[in-house]
Amino acid sequence: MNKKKCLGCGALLQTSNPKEIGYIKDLHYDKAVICERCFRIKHYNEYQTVFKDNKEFVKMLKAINETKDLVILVIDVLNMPENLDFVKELLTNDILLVLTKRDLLPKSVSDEKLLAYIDNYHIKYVDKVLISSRKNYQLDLLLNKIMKYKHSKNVYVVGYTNAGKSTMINKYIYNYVKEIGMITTSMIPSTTIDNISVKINEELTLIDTPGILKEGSILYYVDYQIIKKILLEKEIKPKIYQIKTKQNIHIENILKVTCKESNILTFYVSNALVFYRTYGDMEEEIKLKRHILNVSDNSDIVIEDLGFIKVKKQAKIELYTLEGVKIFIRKALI
Ligand SMILES: Nc1nc2c(ncn2[C@@H]2O[C@H](COP(=O)(O)OP(=O)(O)OP(=O)(O)O)[C@@H](O)[C@H]2O)c(=O)[nH]1
Ligand SMILES: [Mg+2]
Repeated sequence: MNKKKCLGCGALLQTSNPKEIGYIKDLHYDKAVICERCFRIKHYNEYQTVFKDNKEFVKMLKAINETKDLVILVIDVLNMPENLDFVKELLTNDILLVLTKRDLLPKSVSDEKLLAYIDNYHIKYVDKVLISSRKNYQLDLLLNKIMKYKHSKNVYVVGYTNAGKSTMINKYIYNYVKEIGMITTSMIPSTTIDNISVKINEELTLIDTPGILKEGSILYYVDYQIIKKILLEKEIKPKIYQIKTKQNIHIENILKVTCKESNILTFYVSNALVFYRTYGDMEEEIKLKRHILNVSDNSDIVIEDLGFIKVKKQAKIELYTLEGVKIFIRKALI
């Protein structure tokens, strides 16, 4: 059988194992351009999470490093990772930093502030751009920079899973190739399975890559109904809570924050999530894991892939969330 790749996720199409990536029924193989999993994501919004081994990413990044081509590093502005160690350790390519999903944060926050913030990663880059693929914001500017900094026709698009890499490339296909982008995108992590080359013009081919796994992502620990709420793709309306003593703020049944002293907490999470307050000591939540956090003035508590909570005053905060979900503290983004 000749080898053909799924145009949606990049996996090699195969007809032997329905449980493996790239599966397509024998009778559809000749005509098929996408695998069954991509078909289901595209047409029925169904999802099937595929976990790749981190060793495969290391291999992939080493191969990109060999090429010396320009790398576009895509970062989701709402879900900035704690660090970019994988880049520091494995990539020596020139890096063009792209902060995306700008549309999710309030317009009142300045672009300059958001762009300045990524210098906290202490990563060497040739340039940086803030974009929104959803709103077609600054994509022309980014393209100009890509053309300016690229070393060859090939430019790799790299980043954590769900950052918005494939959506950005589809937008370039739509804007410049005048076709509907075929790359499968979804709110579920690990949508892209293997590299996908997309020719934008004679001088430029963008290469989409599978996202690096974020092990502590909340998306791995909640059901699809909650995932849909977490990833509601509208501008976030921050929820500000003036906390008095012994109050608890809850988000659905996935998070609880307790503050023993008065404070101001601002939640930057999807508007679709349901909040409620309770008062006083609560009986121990068995399902949720407790984190005791010593937070300084103007810091964010980041809950991986859920969003973040800005804390105004230095405090000791108790936060409960699902076991396995990563929590970290950083200097306030906004
Ligand atoms: N609001 C908003 N959502 C976006 C934007 N770009 C991507 N998304 C959404 O983010 C989610 C992930 O997008 P993908 O393009 O599949 O992300 P990816 O980086 O290719 O993910 P993997 O293939 O898993 O590595 C999807 O639900 C997209 O609709 C954007 O500019 N704004
Ligand atoms: Mg993708």
